[in-house]
Amino acid sequence: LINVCAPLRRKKGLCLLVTVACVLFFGFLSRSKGGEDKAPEVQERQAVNEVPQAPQFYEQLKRPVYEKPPLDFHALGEFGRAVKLNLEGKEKELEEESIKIHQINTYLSDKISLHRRLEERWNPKCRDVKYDYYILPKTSVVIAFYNEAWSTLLRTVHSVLETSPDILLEDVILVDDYSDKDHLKEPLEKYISSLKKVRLIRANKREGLVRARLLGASIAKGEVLTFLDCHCECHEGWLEPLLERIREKETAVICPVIDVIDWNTFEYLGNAGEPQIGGFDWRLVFTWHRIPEQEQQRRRSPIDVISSPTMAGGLFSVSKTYFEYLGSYDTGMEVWGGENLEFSFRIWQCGGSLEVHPCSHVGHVFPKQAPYSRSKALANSVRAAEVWMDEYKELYYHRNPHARLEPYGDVTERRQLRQNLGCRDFKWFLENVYPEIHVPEDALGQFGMLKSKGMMNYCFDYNPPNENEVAGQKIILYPCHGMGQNQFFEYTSYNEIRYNTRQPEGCVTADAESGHLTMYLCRENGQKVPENQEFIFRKDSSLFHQLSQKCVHAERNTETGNPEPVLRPCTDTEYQRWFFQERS
Ligand code: LR7
Ligand code: MN
Repeated sequence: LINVCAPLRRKKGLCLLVTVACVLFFGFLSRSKGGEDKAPEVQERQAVNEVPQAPQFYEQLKRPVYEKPPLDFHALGEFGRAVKLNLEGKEKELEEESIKIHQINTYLSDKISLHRRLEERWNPKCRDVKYDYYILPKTSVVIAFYNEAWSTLLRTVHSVLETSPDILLEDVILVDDYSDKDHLKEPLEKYISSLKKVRLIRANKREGLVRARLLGASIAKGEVLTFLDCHCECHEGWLEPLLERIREKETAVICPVIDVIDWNTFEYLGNAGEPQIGGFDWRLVFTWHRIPEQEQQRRRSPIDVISSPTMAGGLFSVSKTYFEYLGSYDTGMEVWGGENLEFSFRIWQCGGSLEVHPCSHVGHVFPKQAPYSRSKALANSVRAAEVWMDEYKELYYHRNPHARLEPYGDVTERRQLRQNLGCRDFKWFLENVYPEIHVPEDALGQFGMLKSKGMMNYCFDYNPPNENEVAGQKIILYPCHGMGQNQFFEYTSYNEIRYNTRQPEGCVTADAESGHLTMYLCRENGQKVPENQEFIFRKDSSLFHQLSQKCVHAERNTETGNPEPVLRPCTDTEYQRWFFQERS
């Protein structure tokens, strides 16, 4: 199913038909924009397609641009094993220094082979899929980098060259986004000059990842563009599924499964289980999710593509023609952030699809923390919201009051693009592509800071255990700051108090025994509200918890002295009166 053309000789006619239809369709699309005619390409493909693909040549067709050097099983980090150096003295200093600079242990990375192998991480079924190498489109791999360390950058390059079939890889385009590190000047040029298919292009000023990638795309010769971050490692067989899917459906934008490479040990942490898909929360932060029930039912095999509402941003393949048709990227976006959600919304709303392919695995080093300033992310997100989210942008602004004040430049052209392409609205996207997300009601006076009347200027405040997990901690009262985030709550018509700056969302939950309020996951859309999450906001401003027949009361913890909301018998006191305020 993944591979209509696998049993080539039987279905060759169908394959050609699909290919021709696709090409004609896109020829039409680009012509309607004044693009060039696609007819010659059809002929070229037919010609190549006549070459017989005998089974004995199959292994040769798969051959990468370079073979990996002979295996040294005991080499550090081989097969993605964790490396622990236990350094002392001067060496320890150098290691720490490297972490300070790159937020990645590059001292250790330098000691691992640039050609290391990885253990298989795909579903074993992926190994059995046969591809028709003659009719898969070729790709240019575009890798933008800014001040990247030597070994992480070059391991990415070698990994691409050693896992991508020569016949499918047009070129690897490195884009230097105005780095100022010496090792990225002549030494890099010299190093790559001996490598087949690798090109380097430099920006004349710091462009940010959006324009840097576009610079790379502008000189790409491949039919498909494949973007990678500059600290990745690809698995054998990562490329074919991406290209096969685009051959099958040219309007599919397709991501590999992104596995984690530990920034400190370079351990490869991926697994062969079901991959996660992308979502977002109402602060417009990208989030990971389990595959929803409905999508699992639609898929007929564990190696079928998975629809994903959004992408992480760095790793994906897209038909070059389709990318241009869709308006490539918003060039008004600077440095880092926002472009991934903007592109995701645009893909879906303008008729494409965004998918993850479970047979394509690529590792990515997630740094300890951001190695450079990402302050432009806010303006970038506002651009995305202003162009694609219609009235739903208010939900974002409610949760990021300062975003409203952020200068975001001019988006007229991007709105025009949306018009020209006749894209659907955000409501359609939410209902059809991301029905799992809770869409806040944000009814007047029912969201924002949840303030105590008795304890003046103290608000409900919640500090989640970490960025990816909402549940488990106690809710406290903290001086109101009016910045949204940890003090943003929404009271729903289902009597829930939702902490919904995140996905999946937390709901204020009563622990009847201790009387504390803690945070647990909210019900899924369509399910009933659990009774311990039901609070009735009464006319007298009290928050009544029906199950325990008690009221939420503001008081200081007898042990710590810190203010917190607790359940107490209802009485007529200011300490049991609460109200929402949008801003301070
Ligand atoms: O000014 C810049 N110029 C650049 O060329 C800033 C960055 N870059 C390069 C950089 O060197 C890297 O190759 O752009 C690439 C992405 O930057 P990272 O690696 O610092 O970003 P990230 O991995 O933390 O961020 C994720 O979100 C970004 C939002 O703008 C981009 O979409 C990244 O590509 C994306 N990375 C991934 O999707 C990998 C998986 C991470 C997750 C989740
Ligand atoms: Mn990255």
